[in-house]
Amino acid sequence: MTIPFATRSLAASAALFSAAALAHVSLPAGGAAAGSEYDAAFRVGHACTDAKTTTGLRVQLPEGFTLVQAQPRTGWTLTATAREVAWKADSAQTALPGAERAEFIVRGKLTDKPGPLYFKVLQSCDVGSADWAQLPTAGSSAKLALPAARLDVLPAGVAAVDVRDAWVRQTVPGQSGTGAFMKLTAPSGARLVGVSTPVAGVAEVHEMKMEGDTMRMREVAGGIALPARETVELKPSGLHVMLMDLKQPIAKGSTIPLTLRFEDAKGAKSSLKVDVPVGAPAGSAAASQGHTHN
Ligand SMILES: [Cu+2]
Repeated sequence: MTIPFATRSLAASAALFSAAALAHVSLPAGGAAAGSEYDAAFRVGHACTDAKTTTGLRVQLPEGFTLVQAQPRTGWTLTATAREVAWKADSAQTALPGAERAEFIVRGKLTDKPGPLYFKVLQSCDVGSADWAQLPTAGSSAKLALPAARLDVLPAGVAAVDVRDAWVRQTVPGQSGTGAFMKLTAPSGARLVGVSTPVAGVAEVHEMKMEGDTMRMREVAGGIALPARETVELKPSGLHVMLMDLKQPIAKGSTIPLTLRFEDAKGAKSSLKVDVPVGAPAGSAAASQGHTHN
């Protein structure tokens, strides 16, 4: 039995891998709502050390994650018990090449109790294996060589959305509006429906659109869709958060508190507070771009 997961291009999937996550078998950042049904998508981005292909993946399901269904993989044999799901390549031809990335997906019902869940994952390869099973020890922030995949189960009202590379454009004297930009990833999907900040009288979610030969911006009706596990980038000349009726200059070096409001497919509301630095990140296209937002 297959689950109707949306298919996405390899390019889109590849964009989800951050440099840090690339080294590990991991779950997407951003967490999931307590009590929700959640697609745990384990990302395999490379084979084991000195190996050419991944030939198997065995996931231990922690207490707090009740198996609903595991997604089969063409050319792989899937076995599942209440506490363990495993995929095994049927032949060398269907094994996952080291240079390719894939998601192995298990749907489960999450505990009502917020907190981290750890999934131990054994990755088997044509040569050797990697046991992603290390748990963090209390009081130590040391980087683990083979960390178990972590899922943050979030209390009601906290948005299961990962916010990265956020920044607000600084203003020049007399400027009454500016933009905020970021990369948003919702592991279970969501909509960004609103924004607020104490520094602006009005904060809206905007899009840029060509009208004739003029680029104009306007509020996005209904907010911005964040499809599950796809990164949506808010950027100058694209979707952005617009801060208007500014109550103070937006100075480089300061941070601006933003509250992002989201809704899930069932209409459940949640929010996320982020402190956003002012100024385009060094090296970004926007840093060298003359575009102002007024
Ligand atoms: Cu705008």
